[in-house]
Amino acid sequence: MSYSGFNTPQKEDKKTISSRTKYKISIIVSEWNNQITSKLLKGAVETLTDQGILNENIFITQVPGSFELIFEAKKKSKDSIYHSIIVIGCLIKGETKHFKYLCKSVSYSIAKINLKSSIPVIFCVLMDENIKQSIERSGGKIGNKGIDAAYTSLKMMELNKS
Ligand code: DLZ
Repeated sequence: MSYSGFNTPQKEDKKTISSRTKYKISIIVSEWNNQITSKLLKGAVETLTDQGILNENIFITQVPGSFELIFEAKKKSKDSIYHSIIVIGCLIKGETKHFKYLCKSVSYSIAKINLKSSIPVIFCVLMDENIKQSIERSGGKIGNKGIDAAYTSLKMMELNKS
């Protein structure tokens, strides 16, 4: 799977990879637009395990929609066992006004949790005009934002320990 982020990660040495076996990561994933969020989740999990995170140290929680990511991220950020949290969701514009309010409240609230939390909360919530854009960002021609989120999580955990 391709990485679409700002900075192509370097090939890590064995020592760096094995130093990551201690990290525990919570991934919270929304069931709304599951055909997209499941691909983001797959990209994130595969990247984390490729990069040295143990399968048993990845804790996945499903929530109904992106709005519920807020509550669960707040809870998990107070739980001292995790070193980072990744929230995964997909908001698609559609016909309702919900989109605008959901986008604002989810991004604002996750940012607010980051201000208080001692561990990083990584934002992997697509906010798209239509399903075509979401497909492109979840394993299509724009890459897979779940992969980007996994690399961001690794980087932030490593920054946080120093
Ligand atoms: C209600 C709603 C709508 C219209 N659209 C989406 C969406 O595109 N993506 C998503 O993750 N969730 C959506 N939801 C559900 C809300 O996130 C939430 O689950 C409900 O408002 C219940 O709190």
